Amino acid sequence: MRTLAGDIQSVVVLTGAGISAESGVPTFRGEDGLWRQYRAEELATPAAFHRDPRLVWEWYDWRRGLIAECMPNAAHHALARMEERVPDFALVTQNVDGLHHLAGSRNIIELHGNIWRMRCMRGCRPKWEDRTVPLPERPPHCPSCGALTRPDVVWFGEALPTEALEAAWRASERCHLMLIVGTSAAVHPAASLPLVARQAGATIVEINPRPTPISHLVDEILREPAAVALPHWWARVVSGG
Ligand code: BV8
Ligand code: ZN
Repeated sequence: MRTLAGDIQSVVVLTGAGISAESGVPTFRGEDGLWRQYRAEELATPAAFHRDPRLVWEWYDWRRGLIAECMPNAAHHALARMEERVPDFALVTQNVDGLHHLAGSRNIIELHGNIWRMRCMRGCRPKWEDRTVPLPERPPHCPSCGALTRPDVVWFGEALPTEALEAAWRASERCHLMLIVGTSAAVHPAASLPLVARQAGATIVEINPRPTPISHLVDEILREPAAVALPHWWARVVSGG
């Protein structure tokens, strides 16, 4: 595989819940990911929120409480170091946990929003950050107008933020290398980005202990946990290995 020497100036890293697994954040579709008897696809939807905002907020409040105790792991930190060495680096994440930001990554494209950001259902004010755990009331209400507040995340059936998706698409079209770390590649349109990179001739590396529907597309597979594989892979590349 080509190294990050001169010929690889542009890198995209696509991350999913698996990169945060070793930080203690449950994944969505693994055995540890289920919350009570619900699946993410049943709760992370506008219909579920309309039907029972309290239940959906119970889920988010529980996740926020969990994530608040979690720290970035060696994989998050390896990506922050990589960004300093690569001239054109984009970190495209499906995660909403904010751990990449905590690890010091800067050019982060959040495809599915952020669990620490809130927005008023009436849109009466700009989105705001709220790290209160646990929430004083569920569901929370807008401090300005009293309307229901929702987490600023993308639910199933909702369009991804246009700017974020376009930036991720453009970065995937121009990259020489794409790392896919800890995603089941089950959710679209995020799962289409590796195809875009491959069609543009990029080298694709998958870091995931388990096979995924895009494993057959990649040039190199590291079947290990991200916190082990990523720092080792990056050290090998930096040493010219
Ligand atoms: C849209 C935010 C259109 C909220 C999330 C049929 C075919 C194709 C698409 C569809 C379809 N039917 C419906 C759709 C569309 C749908 C979709 O893709 N559904 C899937 C389930 C089939 N997509 C949408 O609805 C999207 N919107 O299409 O809109 C549109 C256009 C215009 C106008 C209106 C509408 C919106 C999708 C976003 C949904 N929001 N989350 C929240 O978090 O609460 S999705 C959720 O899944 C998370 O964001 C998560 O990031 C994402 C993907 O999951 P993963 O991150 O991959 O996590 P998962 O648990 O699945 O896998 C973990 C992986 O890690 C595993 O592979 C495991 O092996 C690995 N792992 C475990 N431990 C480790 C590890 N790896 C490394 N190291 C370890 N230690
Ligand atoms: Zn409001």
